[in-house]
Amino acid sequence: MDNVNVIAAPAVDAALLLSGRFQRPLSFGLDQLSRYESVLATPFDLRCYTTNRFIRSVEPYRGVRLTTLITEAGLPNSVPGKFKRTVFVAVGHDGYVVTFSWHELFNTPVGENVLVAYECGGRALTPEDGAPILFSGSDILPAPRHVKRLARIEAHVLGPLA
Ligand SMILES: Nc1nc2c(c(=O)[nH]1)N[C@H]1C(S)=C(S)[C@@H](COP(=O)(O)O)O[C@H]1N2
Ligand SMILES: [Mo]
Repeated sequence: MDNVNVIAAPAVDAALLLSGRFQRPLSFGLDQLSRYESVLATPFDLRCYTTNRFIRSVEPYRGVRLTTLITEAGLPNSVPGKFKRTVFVAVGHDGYVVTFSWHELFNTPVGENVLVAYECGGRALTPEDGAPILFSGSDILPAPRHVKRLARIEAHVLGPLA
């Protein structure tokens, strides 16, 4: 039991893991994220889905598209067409979970605005600010898929229930 605190501490500060059914599981630090092609988001109002509560206005985020990171890690390819059954589960350091489907990210305009952000209003975001922040800029109510302290993207390949 002596190790409990050590195990519970964040493993590497602000490191993002891509794990599960990727061809190459990868890990990215904040500095590594900024080496990819970046996208500047449109400012938006953060509003909760459950309560419709206005949280705050958000200045333009800069980040890398989630599809760019997923492509880097490689979609599952063991069976032809299998990648289209992939669901991506994004997990925050606190265990908060949201989902994205392959179709949504790669085959609808929604995916173009799903970013892993490391800058806001021209200023670098620190882990204390919540970096890296995953958000889906096309969502009607953006707060639920605005994940602070993103820790992991898991790839799951779904099939029909047996
Ligand atoms: N990591 C993490 N991100 C999260 C959540 C959470 O519980 N954990 N809750 C989401 C929801 S439902 C809301 S309404 C907003 C709340 O934002 P706030 O904590 O800045 O008020 O964060 C979103 N992002
Ligand atoms: Mo919420």
